[in-house]
Amino acid sequence: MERSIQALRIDGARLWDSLMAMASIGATPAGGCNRQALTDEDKQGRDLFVRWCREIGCEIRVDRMGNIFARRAGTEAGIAPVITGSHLDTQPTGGKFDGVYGVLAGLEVLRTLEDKGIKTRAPLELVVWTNEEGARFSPAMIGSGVWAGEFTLEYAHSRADKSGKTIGEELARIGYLGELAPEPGPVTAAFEAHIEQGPILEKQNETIGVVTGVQGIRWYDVTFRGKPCHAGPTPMADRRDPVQALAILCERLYSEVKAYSDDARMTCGDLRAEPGSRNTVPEKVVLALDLRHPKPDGLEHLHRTLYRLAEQVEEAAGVTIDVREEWHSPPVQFDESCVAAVSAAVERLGYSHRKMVSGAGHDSVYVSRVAPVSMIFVPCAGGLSHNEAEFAEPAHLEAGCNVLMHAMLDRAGI
Ligand code: HGY
Ligand code: MN
Ligand code: MN
Ligand code: MN
Repeated sequence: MERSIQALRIDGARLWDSLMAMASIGATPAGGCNRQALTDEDKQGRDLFVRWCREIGCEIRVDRMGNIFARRAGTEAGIAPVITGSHLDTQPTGGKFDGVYGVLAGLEVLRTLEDKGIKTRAPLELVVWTNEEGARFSPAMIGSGVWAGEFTLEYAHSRADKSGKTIGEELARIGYLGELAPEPGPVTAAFEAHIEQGPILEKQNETIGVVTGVQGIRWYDVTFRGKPCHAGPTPMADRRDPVQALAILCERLYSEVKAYSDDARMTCGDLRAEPGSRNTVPEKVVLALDLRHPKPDGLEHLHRTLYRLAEQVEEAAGVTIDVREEWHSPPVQFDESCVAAVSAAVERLGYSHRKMVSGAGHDSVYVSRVAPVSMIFVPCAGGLSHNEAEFAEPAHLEAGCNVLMHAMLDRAGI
């Protein structure tokens, strides 16, 4: 790569300003963001993104999953695009950087190339994937999942939130039910920049994570059914209390997960009791459970442990326990040539770095099904994410964006 290109750097201040402008949409009083998938706030964020992309001459296309593709033409016809992107939707108490950084770092790369009048041989395509978080609609990463062929469009459009509104209805309501069939064309290479959302880079005082893969994820709805009765007169010994069964199962599962491996993860992120009255022992309790492990056999072990313990507790507590698997995203390895492109860019730019596996799921998991992909991590304060206090240093965000730009140029050609 010739010297003038090697010296190319993005505009870190402009990247920061774009992040703060996007963060003002769905801003929460505690300093985070609540811009859940397909809400009015998500629409506002999408509209702002589209406006920014049009300002630099990108062609905009939207598919039937609401995935947005902003394309910057290349100089040579017939070469498949180099793509980058992430998501704009957030957790209910999310931060300013999860997903958004990957979208706006990609935009900053296009803006920099535009400023410098640099044209790449391959087209560049910047993507906003729908509903990566899986907070409002389950499962997560469903926009990239349909595009990569993991889910059918019908299944995805039918997924409803807690109020019963479906993805299909909400896409139409916010005006992002596009014409384009959500299916992949050829892709030369794909890259996603993201905050690490964990403590490793900050603890090791490293600037860049060269991401080699993503750990496996399995989601379950665990339903405990007991006998509703009065909170007062009913003696404790006469009860079949689903909350007590849930407490026993969780206690046993937490201790087995911790004993099994430091890499194992268990999260009980959502709980629902019905009928949900303080002075009635519930009839039903539903637990939304998330299990993770970087290795297929490790994830399988956690899966089997859950079912074994559910059976044990069911007998002991006289409560029925149904475990239903909601989503399974096996561990993925990223493409070696893309990992090498990120490593080469980091070396050239001289940033401290390490190779690592992602603890969080990302759209790149499904992109990796149909294209060579790697990811670029930057540290976040205290490793905190899915939290309104999420923060990343401007210098780190700038460094990650420079790596993204040079990795993309390496694969797109000048
Ligand atoms: O769940 C995840 O890891 C991602 O935030 N969707
Ligand atoms: Mn994310
Ligand atoms: Mn997230
Ligand atoms: Mn992601």
